[in-house]
Amino acid sequence: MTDEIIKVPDIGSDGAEVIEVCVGAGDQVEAEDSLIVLESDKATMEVPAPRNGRIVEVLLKVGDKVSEGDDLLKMAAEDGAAAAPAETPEASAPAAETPVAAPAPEAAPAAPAASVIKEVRVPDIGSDNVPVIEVSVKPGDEISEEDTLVTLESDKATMEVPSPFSGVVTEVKVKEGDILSQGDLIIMMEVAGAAPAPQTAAPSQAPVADKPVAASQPEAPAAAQPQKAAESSRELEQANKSVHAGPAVRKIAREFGVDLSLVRGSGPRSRILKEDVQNYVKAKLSEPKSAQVSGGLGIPQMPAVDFSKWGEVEEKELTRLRQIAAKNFQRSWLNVPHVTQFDESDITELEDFRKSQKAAAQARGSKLTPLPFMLKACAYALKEMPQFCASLSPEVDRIIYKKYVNIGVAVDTPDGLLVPVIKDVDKKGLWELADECVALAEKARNKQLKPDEMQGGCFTISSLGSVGGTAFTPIVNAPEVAILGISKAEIKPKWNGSEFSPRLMLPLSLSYDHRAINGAEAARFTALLGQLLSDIRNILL
Ligand code: CAO
Repeated sequence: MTDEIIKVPDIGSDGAEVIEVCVGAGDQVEAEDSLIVLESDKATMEVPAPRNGRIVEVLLKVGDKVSEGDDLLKMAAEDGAAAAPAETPEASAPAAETPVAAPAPEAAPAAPAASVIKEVRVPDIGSDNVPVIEVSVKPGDEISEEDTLVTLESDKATMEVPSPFSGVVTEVKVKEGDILSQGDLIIMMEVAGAAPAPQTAAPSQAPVADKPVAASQPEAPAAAQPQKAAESSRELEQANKSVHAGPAVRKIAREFGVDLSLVRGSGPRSRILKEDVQNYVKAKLSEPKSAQVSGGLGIPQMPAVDFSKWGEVEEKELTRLRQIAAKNFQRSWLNVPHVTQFDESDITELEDFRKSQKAAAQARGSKLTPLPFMLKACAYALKEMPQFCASLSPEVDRIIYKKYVNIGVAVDTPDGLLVPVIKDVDKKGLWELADECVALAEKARNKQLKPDEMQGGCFTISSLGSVGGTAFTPIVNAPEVAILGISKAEIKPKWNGSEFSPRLMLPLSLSYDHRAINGAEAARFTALLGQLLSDIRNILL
């Protein structure tokens, strides 16, 4: 019976790299079990076994570039008995082919014996002179078979070298930064009840490995079935492909359904370690239910693009503030159905009054911009229309009306946007609000805001009036339900019934959460603001 050569199927792209070999010579696989994982610039694909059978020889290794039709592996016929192991190179001279790294073959069961000291050496890792980037064990550690001993990183792949035995580490022969090649000694370990073995086995004499390790190591123990190429795991693998993590970590991530791109790596060069995945899962499990209600939309990640292909680039880390703001914006944008109502308000008289008070403001050491007037008008409107001074419950089955009127003001700072909150705006006079605006904006720009000065908001004003623009669509500062954007006031010709007259018009852009507020309410809100601002005496009513 001749062995069948399994070839790389149509992978939908010109070429792909082998990033994982899930099987080794001697493995028994079932149809659809993953054989290898390929990664092209567009996708990560698992190549499933076409049928049940025994792997005779793997013809590819991690890092190989493949295309459709390339030889992948040799598979014995399904009735397997015909393809005698002795016919395969592995079976005939396994010790010479594959050093340490896996338990002694079960075909040669050893008589129970007292514990023995065994060497573990670097297996065939597909390349020589590979640096150690992490040593995961120390003398005295009790480890299990398949536990990671060291992690090696070549220019092609990150590889974890697992322990071929369970036992106690007696000596560690390598350290971070060492350069290793096949056959180099990694650790000595005491293995209980193992068959006596040479104490210093060279690679070729080392205990037989039935499969290569490193990045190509199947992540499940030999006894376990190779993992099924389920659709969801494929999607997850795709999301996980660009992260810096070894196979064992990827395995855990797959088992727990963790998208590794969301996990912060604490290892060297931000590599994701097992503990990082464990901590991520712990953190997710301890998240309050409400925080989970709005997540999990399955939104695809943005692809990583190498912009340097088209010209010079410079990469800079975003400030912490910008990172936090980015998350908040995205969370709000994804959870809140936004609508923006545009309007404009005639502030001609208001501006005359404001200008008449400028000197008085200066004398007070303050500054009277249109903002305090906006705050006052908004506070009035929020009391008139309490649905704008409210929040929805995370389950979106209740609305919580706030009986206080705290308004946030977006402040542009060199590090990013901050939103200090002015408390009880409805109870404060214009001068008090003007002073507070100046003080809070100053504190924001000097990074002196205290957490409680940025909390408790009911509504937000984002004023770009001093910068320019005719309108914009601000993002609701969820869980608030509305935000007022203000653009630059401009003199426009307005028809007064008999003629055009020049009026100073202030553009208003009210974005709102359409789950809490309907369009007519939003139009009434901006109309009310317009009315209040066109004659500020209305605020006194
Ligand atoms: N139309 C015309 N002129 C305006 C105006 C408007 N809507 N709003 C302010 N101005 C004028 C002010 O009157 C002032 O001129 P004078 O000194 O002649 O009176 C000048 O613009 C500068 O105002 P300011 O910026 O110092 O003060 P402010 O009260 O208008 O704004 C603050 C304060 C903190 C809101 C503002 O500095 C700021 O940071 N804005 C950016 C907010 C932002 O980035 N929002 C976008 C967030 S993304 O949704």
